[in-house]
Amino acid sequence: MKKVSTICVVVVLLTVLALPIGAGACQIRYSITVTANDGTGLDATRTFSGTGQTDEKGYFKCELVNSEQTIGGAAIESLKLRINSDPEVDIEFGVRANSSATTFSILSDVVTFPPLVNPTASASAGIVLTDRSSAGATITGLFPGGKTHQARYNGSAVFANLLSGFSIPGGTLAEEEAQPLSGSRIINDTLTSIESEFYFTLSAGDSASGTSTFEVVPLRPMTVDLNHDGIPNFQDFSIFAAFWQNASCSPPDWCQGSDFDRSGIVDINDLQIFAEFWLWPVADIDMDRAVNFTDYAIFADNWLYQNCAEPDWCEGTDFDHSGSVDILDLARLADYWLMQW
Ligand SMILES: [Ca+2]
Ligand SMILES: [Ca+2]
Ligand SMILES: [Ca+2]
Ligand SMILES: [Ca+2]
Repeated sequence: MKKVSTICVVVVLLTVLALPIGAGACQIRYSITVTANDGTGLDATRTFSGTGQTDEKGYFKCELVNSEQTIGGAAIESLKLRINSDPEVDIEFGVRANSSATTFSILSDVVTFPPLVNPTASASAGIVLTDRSSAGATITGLFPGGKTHQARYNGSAVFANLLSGFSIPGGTLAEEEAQPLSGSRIINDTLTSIESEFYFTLSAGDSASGTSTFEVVPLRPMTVDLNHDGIPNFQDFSIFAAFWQNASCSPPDWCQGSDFDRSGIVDINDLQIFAEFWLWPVADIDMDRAVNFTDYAIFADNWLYQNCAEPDWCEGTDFDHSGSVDILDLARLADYWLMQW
């Protein structure tokens, strides 16, 4: 009986999937503020803004500088911003110092979103340093620990200081750093905004380009549905229990997923996460304790997407972690369709 009703719901939902879904795109405006100070009083701050549409995955991408601009005697060669309200903020820049060492701040807009409780996050930054003065080149990080990049949330809370400054005798060198090294880690806080910034001093006449990514992903019931059958229950708990106190969890397996907070050990923190999502259907994508059309709208946006991966799994719609959003995921949505708890 259950089987028949599930098949009916799948057929109905599939029919709706064939209909055009509202694009959801809207006109938005984001900016990056650049400050350059070459120590001679030529201190300048300029905000580069771009207006555009979000793409079908909710990304706003904008090239804010595509031909060289001069501020404070220094050059901004390129500047790009990529933002997703899900949320994520990425910066890409290219700068050249004035004829004396120049301090740069490259600060993203603040990305705000509805409160996320204890979400997971990951951040990375990379810099390519090029000697153009023939006297070697140095980039000096001005964040704590001599780091060049900072990923922040809620205005001033630091998620990560990344990438130490470095020197080269000549030529070009690229360095990068990610936190955590792989996967993501939990922030034990309620987040409502993120932002990121590069802040460094660049030696006279030399160039630096860089990229950064800061992504926050909420923990979801699917995190603890270890056997991917759509519901976290005793079957998942037996898998979890088998790894209890295991301290050698590592990527990409993470003790068959039981190390929910990717801390390397299955402990009381993971148990708390398990308890939070106990019997919570994975199909409740927006986590409002009901499986209905708001979840379906998110699902439809991701329908037939491929390359879904940790930690986002295509906005939480690749329920079985197969890498694609397909009929098997739809079946899990249908299993719990219109359920509330
Ligand atoms: Ca399960
Ligand atoms: Ca853990
Ligand atoms: Ca829901
Ligand atoms: Ca799937």
